[in-house]
Amino acid sequence: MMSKRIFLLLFLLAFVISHAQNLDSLYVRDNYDLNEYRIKMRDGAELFTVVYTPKDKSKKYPILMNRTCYNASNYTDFNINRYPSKYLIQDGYILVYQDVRGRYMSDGTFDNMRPNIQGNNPRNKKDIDESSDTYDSIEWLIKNIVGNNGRVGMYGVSYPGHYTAMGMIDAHPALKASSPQAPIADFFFDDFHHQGTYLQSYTAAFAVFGYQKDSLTRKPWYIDKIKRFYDDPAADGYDFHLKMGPLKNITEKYHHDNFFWQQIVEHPNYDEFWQKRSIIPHLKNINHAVMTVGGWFDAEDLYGPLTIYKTVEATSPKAKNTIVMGPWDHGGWARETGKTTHNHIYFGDSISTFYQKEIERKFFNHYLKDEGTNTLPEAYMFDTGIKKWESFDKWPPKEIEPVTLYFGENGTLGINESTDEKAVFEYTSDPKKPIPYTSQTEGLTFTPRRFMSDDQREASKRPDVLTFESEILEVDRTLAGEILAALKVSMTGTDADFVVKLIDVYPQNHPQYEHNPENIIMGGYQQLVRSEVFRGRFRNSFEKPEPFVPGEISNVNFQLQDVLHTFKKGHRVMIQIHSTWFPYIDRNPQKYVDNIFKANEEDFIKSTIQVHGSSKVKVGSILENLPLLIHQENMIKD
Ligand code: PG9
Repeated sequence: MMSKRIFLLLFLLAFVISHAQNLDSLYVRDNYDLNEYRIKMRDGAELFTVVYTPKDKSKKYPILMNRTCYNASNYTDFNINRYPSKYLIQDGYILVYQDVRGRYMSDGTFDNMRPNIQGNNPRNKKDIDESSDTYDSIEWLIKNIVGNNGRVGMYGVSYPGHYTAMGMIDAHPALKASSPQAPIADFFFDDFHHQGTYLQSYTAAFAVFGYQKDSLTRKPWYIDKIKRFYDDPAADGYDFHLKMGPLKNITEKYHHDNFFWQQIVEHPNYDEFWQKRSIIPHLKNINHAVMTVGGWFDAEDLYGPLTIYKTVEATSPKAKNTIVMGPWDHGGWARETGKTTHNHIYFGDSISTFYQKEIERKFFNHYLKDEGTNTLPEAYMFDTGIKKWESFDKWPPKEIEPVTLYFGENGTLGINESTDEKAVFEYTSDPKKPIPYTSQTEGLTFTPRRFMSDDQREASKRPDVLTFESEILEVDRTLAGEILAALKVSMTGTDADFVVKLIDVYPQNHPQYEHNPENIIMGGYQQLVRSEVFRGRFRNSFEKPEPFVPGEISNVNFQLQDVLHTFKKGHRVMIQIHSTWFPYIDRNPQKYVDNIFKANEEDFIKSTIQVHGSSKVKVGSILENLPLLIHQENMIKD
């Protein structure tokens, strides 16, 4: 029986914590006035906009705007928890939240990643896009919101991060500071697809983006479509999706009336439909401050922040361009959990608070209020191995030596030491027994998150996973920058996916972490550091897929997203290679069909796949001419 004193203490703690959260809304109600507006765009459409203005009228304040497809009405009633941080709220800003065109209380039709019309501000009236809607909104706010200081900042996480980046294009002159956070850059490389594969773990999320509303509403109109998935209890997403069978069954059973799903199905290749929705080709001539933020363990949008930062760096010399990458999952920097962990791994205490107070707050206060000096480095990156922040004046960093990893016999891994190029490593890939993407059982995810630093020992034990492991490191070894998987492969089938994983193998005597259950053994833990999948049919072009010729050796070169990870003395470096990763990724039939979204059960075949000894993985600076080239062709050359 719990003693009365302990019970009282716990009750008091719970009360304080709950009010600490409510304090923010009490604080907002005491210090801000709340108004709602409908801002008219150049084509006459009205966008619903929630505006908080500080009650203290003795000063002028910058505007901080968040454009969202996730319901601006969530930020009414003085309830603005999480966005932006409480530090910015307490510093005093005019806080703006807006439903983008076609969503909730705003007019118009929704278009996923609405294509940008270059050179669209303040031009003609009929050509609208997210950039012109941002421009028109800023123009109206500056002229109509009393007490603003004429400067605007934008921020947003994920899709709102994408809208922030869109606002940077042909930007309004009052826009002085933009922080796209976990921004989507291109749905063929972020979120729904990874390099030609479909993220089957996203299937339920489609309901959010695939139905037009038929009236102005503050409530999600697509809830019953989401319920189609969740009404049937599915404790194990792997089992649910395997029993689902080919993707065409998803169309028939769940998404037959979903316009976005239909677009995905009809555009399996990187065709004009996807290319015109990428933001990358439009990010140029940006001349204000940009701080792009991402999480090293973000399973949804990792291509986005890294690619947007690099593209601005390449195309906009006048921009004060910074990137911040921390040990977070998707949007983790906006949540403070005290002990910063990702899945089983502990990274330190209050890292999100540090970011909010010392990085984000100082960024906006400097550029929007002339407070303090901008001491942010070009790249402020958290080393996920030694678990501390590092500053670089260029990313990828030139001061850290590139590394090449080679595959050897008996599962050995050479670090900067080539191995027998004639060796052949073989496995049989069976889409009827795909490799689980996580060591834990997960239900139907909206999007997958925990697996990005998960233990890989289950996979290491499988015969359809190639595992290569270095000797025990005698000194710390830092891997920093971009990663190129340069594989030479052959197979009995005519199509294949390739998953490449970079893994940190802990020493057998590594201590336990107190935040984990006792059955999570950290001795010998194989922590996933970086992973990526590539659909082999796109090896020469994302737009024009090609089958493999059975038995013929082909080059498959593809990019994994960047890392900053020091493998400590006593650890080992590991690479795993395999061809299924389920249900995070849809299964490749391994028999070439024109459109895998329309494949039949009988198209799915086993394939024996060889990876040849001349394959390697390179870490450093590998992208020539940057991501712009990736869009036209898979231009990474070994
Ligand atoms: N980028 C995230 C996402 C997009 C689409 C589906 C699921 C997630 C996000 O905006 O949260």
